[in-house]
Amino acid sequence: DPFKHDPERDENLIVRTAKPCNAETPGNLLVDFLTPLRLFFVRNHLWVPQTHESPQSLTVELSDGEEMTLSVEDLKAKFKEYTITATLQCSGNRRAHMSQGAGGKTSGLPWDIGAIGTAEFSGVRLRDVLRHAGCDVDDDCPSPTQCCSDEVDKHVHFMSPSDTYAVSIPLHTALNPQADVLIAWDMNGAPLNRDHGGPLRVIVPGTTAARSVKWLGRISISTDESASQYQQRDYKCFGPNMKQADCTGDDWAAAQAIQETPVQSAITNILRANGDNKTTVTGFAFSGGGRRIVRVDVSADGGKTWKQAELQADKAKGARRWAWTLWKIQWPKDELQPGKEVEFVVKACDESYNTQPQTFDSIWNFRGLLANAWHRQTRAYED
Ligand code: MTE
Ligand code: MO
Repeated sequence: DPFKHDPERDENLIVRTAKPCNAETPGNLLVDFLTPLRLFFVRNHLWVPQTHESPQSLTVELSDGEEMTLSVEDLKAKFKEYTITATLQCSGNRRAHMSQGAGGKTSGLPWDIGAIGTAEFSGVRLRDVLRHAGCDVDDDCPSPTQCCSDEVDKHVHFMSPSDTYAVSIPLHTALNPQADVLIAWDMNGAPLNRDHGGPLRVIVPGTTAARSVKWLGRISISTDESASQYQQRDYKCFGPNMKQADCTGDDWAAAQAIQETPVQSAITNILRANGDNKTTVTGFAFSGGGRRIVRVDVSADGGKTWKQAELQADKAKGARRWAWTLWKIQWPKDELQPGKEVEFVVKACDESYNTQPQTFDSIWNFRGLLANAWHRQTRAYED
């Protein structure tokens, strides 16, 4: 049993599959700005490598085939350390909700709202490492996408030899100092543990978590995206009419691999203390690409009328907004029908005024990816 060396996990995690371990945080426990490590969701495609099986150094290969190997100590000694606060969300988060929609069942792990978490990650900028390895990075360049000018259309590949997981991101993202792409060794102030990719992991903030490769051993630059199934197949969305069986090789090749993610929000708790005349509703809101959440709207009548939630202050770190925003709203008891089930609904708006679709009908896709329709939670009240 190759899974027998997997780490022990917190009993609160909701296990979707045990081998490999795919486990999410119960939504009602997503209450802290920084998700406690023991509660952080786990998404593994295989078993977790033992310490002696995971790469202890990083090999960087440039377009010309030149290679350089750096130990963790080299990375710590040679480059400036950065800390960012990043929310990681699985592309399949809330898939279970999409499967309940009119489009019908989708394929993949039936996540509720908890395949998401936020942590502080420390490490070095991928940009600095690529420059050290010989990549032409222009510091004076006015636009980050002009850097490494003749290579701007290329892709950076991240590979884990331990579980042969591999994906890529555009090189211009890696080179953009505002994009904060890190090679990280520390999560919430502790060395990255085995489940979350230690000793070294990429963190591509604002981008679907599938690009943040754990047990990182190799980085390379290429004119093409990664040829892996994780780049070419697993994380692509099609129109609601498309069935997996109808997809031709050309359809797959033409579809966009998910990188930056759309705006998302969810209700985590609906609470009323005994004798309290207000109901408190709390949750999270998050958008990809470093876009801030500017507004969270909550409804107690299925979306006919709305109020704005209060956005919680926090100490997020980074060049842009890579972390979720926690929110809270208090609802007067006399505005809720006593003895009735109340359905609360939430939707968020980001700084580009992107918002969430009302239902899953328009965004249904057979893999159940990027499920971000309005989130609904129902609670019954006695009095
Ligand atoms: N990296 C490796 N090497 N192997 C994996 O299975 N899963 C990816 C990504 N990086 C994965 C990986 C996916 S799909 C997600 S959602 C995140 O890791 C999950 O990160 P976490 O387990 O630290 O929460
Ligand atoms: Mo994922």
